[in-house]
Amino acid sequence: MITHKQFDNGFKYIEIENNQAEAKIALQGAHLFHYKVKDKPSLLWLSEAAYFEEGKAIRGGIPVCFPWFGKNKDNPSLPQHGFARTQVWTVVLEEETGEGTTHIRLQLKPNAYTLAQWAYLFDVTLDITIGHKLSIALSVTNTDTKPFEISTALHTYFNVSNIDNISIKGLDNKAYYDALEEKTSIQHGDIFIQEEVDRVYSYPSETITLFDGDAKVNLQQEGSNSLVVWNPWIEKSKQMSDMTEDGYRTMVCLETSNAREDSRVLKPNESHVLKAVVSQEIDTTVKY
Ligand code: TA6
Repeated sequence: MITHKQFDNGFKYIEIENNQAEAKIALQGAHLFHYKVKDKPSLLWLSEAAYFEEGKAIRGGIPVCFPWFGKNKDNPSLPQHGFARTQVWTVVLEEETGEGTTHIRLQLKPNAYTLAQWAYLFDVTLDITIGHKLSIALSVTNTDTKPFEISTALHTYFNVSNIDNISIKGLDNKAYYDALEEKTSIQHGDIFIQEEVDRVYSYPSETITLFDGDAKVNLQQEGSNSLVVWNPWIEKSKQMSDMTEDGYRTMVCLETSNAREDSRVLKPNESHVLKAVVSQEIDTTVKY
């Protein structure tokens, strides 16, 4: 079932429920902010202090970073992570598929606001498929007459029982840019989060696995040779008005991206798809 709803302040979202899972997608940012497979814990973390207000990115779920990831290289005063996550997208397709899943396609086209920040013509769609697995794909097409460069991310916030319990596998021996140290290092072994972490890993393994006690979350990426790992930890959490002080303890971001050296140049009429597929293996005896 697909229902169009809105909060009291008029903030619009789509509610999805099928036999496999449930989800909520805000029209602003095409922002998936809730996804839960039946009989499993919610996969996506959502801040208790998240804004659901026009022009403010939702803290949690899967923000879409486009047409740049991080700060804009040419004009750092522009909004971090680009304009896609604060623009209202249009629903162009809603379907209950034959496999019992629900597929929604949303589209963003240029407007005066986007052209003022980034003077290119583009067609961007986000395809979200809700079922036992979550599939999310960002498709960018250059509809201009000149090439453009994009850096993007599906900035996924994963729910964890406790940050002390988790480990991340699939990045061993991978090089990463440490945004805090502003230098490149090599990952040795699994990742454990015991401080602020803000890293862009290059050429991650095809499957990244998040272990949380007896729970496992598998992240598979297509169209991406970079993965961002982020946790704000204590001090950064205090600096964010849409993050509770202990919010960092129950989240970690694993972001399928085309970030830094993995940015992409699209010629006119060229397209690129950035895709993430997430599945959960849960031992149902684990209590959340
Ligand atoms: O993906 C990591 C990161 O770039 C961090 O540096 C931090 O800024 C995070 O994104 C959240 O960014 P936001 O603009 O959503 O507060």
